[in-house]
Amino acid sequence: MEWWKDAIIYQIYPRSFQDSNGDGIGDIPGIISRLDHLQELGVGAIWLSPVYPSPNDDNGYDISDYKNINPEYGTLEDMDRLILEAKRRGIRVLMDLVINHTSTKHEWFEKSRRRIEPYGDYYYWAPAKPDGTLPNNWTGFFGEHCWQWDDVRGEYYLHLFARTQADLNYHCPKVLDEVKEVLRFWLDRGVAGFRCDVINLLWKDNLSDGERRLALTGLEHYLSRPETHDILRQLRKVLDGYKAFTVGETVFVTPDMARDLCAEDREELNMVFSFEHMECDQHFIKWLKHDFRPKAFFECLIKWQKELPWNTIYLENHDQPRSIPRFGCDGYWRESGKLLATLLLTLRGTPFIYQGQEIGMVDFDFDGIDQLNDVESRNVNRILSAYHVPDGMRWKIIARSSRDNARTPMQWDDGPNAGFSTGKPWLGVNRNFHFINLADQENDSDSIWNWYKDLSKLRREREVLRRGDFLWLEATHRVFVYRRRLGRERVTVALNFSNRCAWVGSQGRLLRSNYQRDSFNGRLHPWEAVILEDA
Ligand code: TEU
Ligand code: CA
Repeated sequence: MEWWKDAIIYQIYPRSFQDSNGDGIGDIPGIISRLDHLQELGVGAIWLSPVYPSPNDDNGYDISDYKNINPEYGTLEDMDRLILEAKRRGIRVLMDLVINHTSTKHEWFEKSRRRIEPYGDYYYWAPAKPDGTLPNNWTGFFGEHCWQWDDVRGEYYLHLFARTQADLNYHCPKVLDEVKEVLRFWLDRGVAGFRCDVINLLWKDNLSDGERRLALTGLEHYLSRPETHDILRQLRKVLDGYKAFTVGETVFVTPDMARDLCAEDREELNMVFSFEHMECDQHFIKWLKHDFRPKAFFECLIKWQKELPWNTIYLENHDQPRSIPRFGCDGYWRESGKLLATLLLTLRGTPFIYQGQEIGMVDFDFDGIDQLNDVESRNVNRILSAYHVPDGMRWKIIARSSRDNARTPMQWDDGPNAGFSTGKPWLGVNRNFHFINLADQENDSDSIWNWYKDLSKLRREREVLRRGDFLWLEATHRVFVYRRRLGRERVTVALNFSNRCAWVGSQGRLLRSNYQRDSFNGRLHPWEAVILEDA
């Protein structure tokens, strides 16, 4: 029953996790070879970013066949073996369901552009406006406008993301039938559920012009429309037959929207990823970052803890820079890494650990745009160049926000390529792997890795940390103190997000601290995290 409320979920970015055959690309046999690592961490499920055939313009989020495995990653048999081997270790497998768009290399698109039935209206096709301009004024997530001309069809198609990611048209009922088939295909193979990519954008009301905005003009035509909720309820019927789990990636959701997507009685999703806490360090769009302000971050977390009965808890994923340089402090790498782990594993909700987070991996150390792969970063670079933004500033903006920050290969040991591959990795390994790698941290009882393991165990042992309610006690410009409560059990967590000592009002029996100490008198060291129990 509701295993996902007790589990920790671990996100794998397959391309960068573990290569098994020396081609420099992570793969499914590689994942299988590392399942023991995940079992040790105590994870209940893994979510794989897309492993389907794909031209990889957006690393698998541009799918060209929903019912197969990308040969770079292995075969369907490898996937079956992964599901089986994971199950033997008590780990469920979740797949990424990317159904807002397909690759333009997908057979459906190839047929749609040739008007072959029934595929003709699987996508949003539109002619130019009478004055010869684009069908509408919408702008997309990767910084461009959203329309691409297709010579074969003689019309434009809509793409909210990259040009090679054409949006599926759910006004055409056959599209939903196809998606249901896809769900059944993987559920029959033993997959436990799905992370649903940009799932709150599926339905586009109509293609009329949007209100002009700094970014994402047109958003009001497709953000969380009622028809999207209908679609989710239909998919849920298929999922329920398998007792499958879903977490929606839902951009720009408010707590109200989130409740409508995952309230139990609405039978849509089980939970959603909200983004607000990840936007606390930006002005309007992710490319305009300001300094991290802990107070706004705490207040945002408190708001979501209060507003939703159940949240996803995450600080990293494959689209975000790493959390230590962002919310913590490089100078207190170990302490702040453990503090962030404490936050992640003691809030109320399902924690998601992103690969490498458990050893405190940090942002890339690349020198220039040529070393990047991210389609979003490359688009932004093009756009900023067109506006004559000088090289240095352009690189600064991109380096701070690039999704490749989180996509460098996993640092397993201090051997060649950090143990990720015997060949040349598809994306550069961070040179800091000599200092930040799993093998070293396994031998160091004081490491970030051992802290994750320990807290994961504590969370399994103490129901109050999983199911207890949440009450905030202090949220200042640097200190966050909250309590979890279940029956008569009370656990208090106090976190110091600063380089200076801080006093907090809470006391109790010390369960854990990321410093060496036997008791706690209310004074926190820099970046100290303590967990207290009512004496
Ligand atoms: O991300 C959706 C999304 O909105 C993100 O693009 C986010 O706003 C952006 O990455 C911030 O830089 C999902 C996937 O997680 C992402 O990897 C895909 O590129 C995208 O959908 C398209 O499928
Ligand atoms: Ca490989």
